[in-house]
Amino acid sequence: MKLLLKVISILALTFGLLNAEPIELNGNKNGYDVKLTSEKTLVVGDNTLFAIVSKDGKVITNAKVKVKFFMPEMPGMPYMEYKDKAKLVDGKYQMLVNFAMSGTWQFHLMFKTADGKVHKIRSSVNL
Ligand SMILES: [Cu+2]
Repeated sequence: MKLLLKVISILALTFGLLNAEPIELNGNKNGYDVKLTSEKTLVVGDNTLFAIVSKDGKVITNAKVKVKFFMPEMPGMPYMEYKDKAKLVDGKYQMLVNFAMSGTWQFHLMFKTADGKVHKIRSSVNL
């Protein structure tokens, strides 16, 4: 039991440290590389996020990018979600995301490329 508590507190500490930095998540879908970053540490409230889409090392700036963050229904809490369409700013797709509460938020990042295809990356963030 003592050991379990110790492990839990170490994990909590590790997450705490990880959370104290802007995020940087890398994904790959259908030959496209996607990097999702945040301007600052994620907080409850408004956050500015950036997505960079590239293929074969070349940044793609003519895609349409949108994002949906969501948290499944939990005891005493309804399903929550937040969506935004990105706008291109200096070669990065910029998004504003409002998190209603802390915890784990899953997200789908969708990007439509010039060939009309829609690609979806799924992951999650903690705050
Ligand atoms: Cu919740």
